[in-house]
Amino acid sequence: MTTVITFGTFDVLHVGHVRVLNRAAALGDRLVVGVSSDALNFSKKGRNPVFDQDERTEIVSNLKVVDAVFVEESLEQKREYVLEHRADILVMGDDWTGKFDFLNDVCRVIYLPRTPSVSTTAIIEHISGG
Ligand code: C2G
Repeated sequence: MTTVITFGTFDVLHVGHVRVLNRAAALGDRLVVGVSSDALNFSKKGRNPVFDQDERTEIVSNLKVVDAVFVEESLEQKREYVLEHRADILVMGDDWTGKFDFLNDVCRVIYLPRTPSVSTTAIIEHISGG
């Protein structure tokens, strides 16, 4: 049984999110997703998410490729999360390339290409008429 773990905010879920989750799931037998807490999101992006952490967790946990979801409270706890969920592979989009290589001693770290031209920020700007 190969367990894959990935992390993200997954706010205003879009095709870029779905594709990275599908490709992560295809690398193993079980996909576990850490969904950023509202506080972590605020610290990274300086704004509140459109959907709060309970809503984002509910949405992600209902995707058919996702087996388990938990709330990611801090970027610094990656090692604990990998060990706690017995992950064999950590997958992130390539906007994070190199950032999690220090976990190579406890799991394989794989960066997948991001889907171009789609982002939560662009969707928010589009809806707000920007
Ligand atoms: N993603 C993608 N293509 C896009 C947009 C996002 O492949 N066009 C991927 C990201 O690379 C990431 C995942 O979708 O792997 C989730 O993206 P975000 O919700 O933007 O996550 P982020 O805020 O980068 O949080 O601990 C790490 C963080 O929690 C990651």
